[in-house]
Amino acid sequence: MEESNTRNKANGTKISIVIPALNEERNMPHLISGIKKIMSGKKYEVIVVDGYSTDNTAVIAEDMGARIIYDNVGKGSALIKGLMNASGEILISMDADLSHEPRELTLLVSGIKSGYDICMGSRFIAGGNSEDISAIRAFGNKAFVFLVNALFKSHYSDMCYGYRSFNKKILQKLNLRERGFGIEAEISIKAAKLGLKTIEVPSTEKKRSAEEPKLRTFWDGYIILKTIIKNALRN
Ligand SMILES: Nc1nc2c(ncn2[C@@H]2O[C@H](COP(=O)(O)OP(=O)(O)O)[C@@H](O)[C@H]2O)c(=O)[nH]1
Ligand SMILES: [Mg+2]
Repeated sequence: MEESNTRNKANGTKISIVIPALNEERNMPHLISGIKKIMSGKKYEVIVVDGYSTDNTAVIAEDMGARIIYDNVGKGSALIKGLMNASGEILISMDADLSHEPRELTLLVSGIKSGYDICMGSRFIAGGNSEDISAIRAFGNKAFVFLVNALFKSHYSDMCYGYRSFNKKILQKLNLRERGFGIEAEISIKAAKLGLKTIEVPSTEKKRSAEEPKLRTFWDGYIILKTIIKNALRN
């Protein structure tokens, strides 16, 4: 961001905030101004990975100082592309639909600064919450968390949540492949298999701005289950 280039003001570790976005023009101004407020005085960049939105998502984001990358595959591939192209030492994944609160960025940055490889927002530890999750999604998430913890000897409380931070140095090791909504599960599983140092921090998921089609819940569940099985079979 232009602010980050201001001499004397910006100092320390560079932070890259990577935001996959598909038709989020309504949310983009709130999102980026919220980020700017919290990150003021820090060295950072905002990368919006636009899935070829049919609205003005990219134009608005660019006008507000974000770097734009395009990806035409899915949320996962957009996130991977953004992370790979980020120049910061601390990388953060964030959604564009205002479900992730910018003030929690500070917590995610602290996790990595304290020496963890990945810091994962969790809606299900003390201090966390979801104002958005449906009963069926909450149940599915619990079942997947249980399955992953059993299979990969991890201790997660949440898994399908995309507000996270990463030490850039471990990105290559993760060798991320999931092109769609299996990406968060893939990250959790690979982190456990690689024995990375992970920590969960509480996060409040705000109410999304649009209703979700019922069918997507089941489709996402199927993709996540496929991701778990694939990774369990692979070394
Ligand atoms: N680039 C890109 N972004 C996407 C795509 N699908 C969803 N997103 C973005 O990814 C984020 C999470 O998507 P959302 O539908 O809210 O998923 P959920 O929060 O996991 O239910 C939002 O910022 C979306 O705009 C896609 O196909 N491509
Ligand atoms: Mg969302």
